[in-house]
Amino acid sequence: MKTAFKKVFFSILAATFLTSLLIAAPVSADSIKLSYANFPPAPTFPCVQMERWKEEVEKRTNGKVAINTFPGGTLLGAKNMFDGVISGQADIGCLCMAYQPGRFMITNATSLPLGIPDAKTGSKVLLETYKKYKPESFAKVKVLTMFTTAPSNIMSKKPVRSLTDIKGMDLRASGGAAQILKAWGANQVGMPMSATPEALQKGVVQGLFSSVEVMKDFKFAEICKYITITDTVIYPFAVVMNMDKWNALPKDVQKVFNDLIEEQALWTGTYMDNHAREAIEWSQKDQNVEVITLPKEELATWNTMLESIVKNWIKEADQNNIPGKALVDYITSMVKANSTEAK
Ligand code: DTR
Repeated sequence: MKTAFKKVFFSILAATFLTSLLIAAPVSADSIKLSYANFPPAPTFPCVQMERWKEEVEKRTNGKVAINTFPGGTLLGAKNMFDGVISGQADIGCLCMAYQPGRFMITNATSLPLGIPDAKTGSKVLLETYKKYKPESFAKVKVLTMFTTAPSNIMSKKPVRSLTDIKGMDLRASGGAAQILKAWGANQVGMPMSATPEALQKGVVQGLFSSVEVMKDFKFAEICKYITITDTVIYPFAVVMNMDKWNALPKDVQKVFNDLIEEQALWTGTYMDNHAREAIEWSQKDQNVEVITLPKEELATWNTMLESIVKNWIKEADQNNIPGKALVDYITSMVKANSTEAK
């Protein structure tokens, strides 16, 4: 009787132990630990995608890899992200390439006004552009994914209904988008997104130009009561890993990371598109924000004012030995192919 009880007891114990191993995929003491740095605060989309990637990696490697995430610039900031990953201050980092226009000229071509309609299309086109042109600027890192924001719109304290309204208005934007605001006559003020809340609070700027999910994630809707829909350009992002750390990973872990490159890009694009829509609804309902749609002819005039930006960029690219025209044509054709596919 005693022996039978013992048998049952130990079988249950063993079964419980094995089940817990299967369910939890626990992070063991000797798991590979990697740090992942991000510049904006935790609720924003670059960090939401970071947490999703971490979860997938830990699940798919059965706890063999543990990712330690650092949102809010606690490990590296917007401007030193790329170099910080190269030098190993963080193993992985998420950067907004548009903040360094000259450094990532090829991938930043996706942020020209070329009609990218949404973040899902943008993310696919960006990743394909990277794969096709293999820019030298990424030679020292392993690219883990790339994605874009949804198209940018104007969020402001005062309504922008015409070119007269925007003339001389201090608006925050960075990277390539700076030229767009200038073309429309605004007074562009450059800074990373992470510095924008303070600038809006202090009245240094009267609004900003970005994808609209920030109305909710940064609570900009409490200050900016107007959104003018222009759906102009996207901002491209990259997630990169220190090359030595990458080379030291076991092959099966490398496969998990590689399998996630495109999946993560599309997941993030889809999340961003849905979240931008939600943020507009929330801003209107909860924050009494007015959404301004420009009349068709007016919007056409605004878009025509941006044509010289692409022309000038092609010239500048050629001077830097980058096939400017071919790159613009490639992106335009990829946008067409992928947005039709999405319909
Ligand atoms: N539009 C770019 C990038 C961007 C959009 N949303 C967020 C949220 C957090 C950080 C960056 C971004 C920009 O204006 O900086």
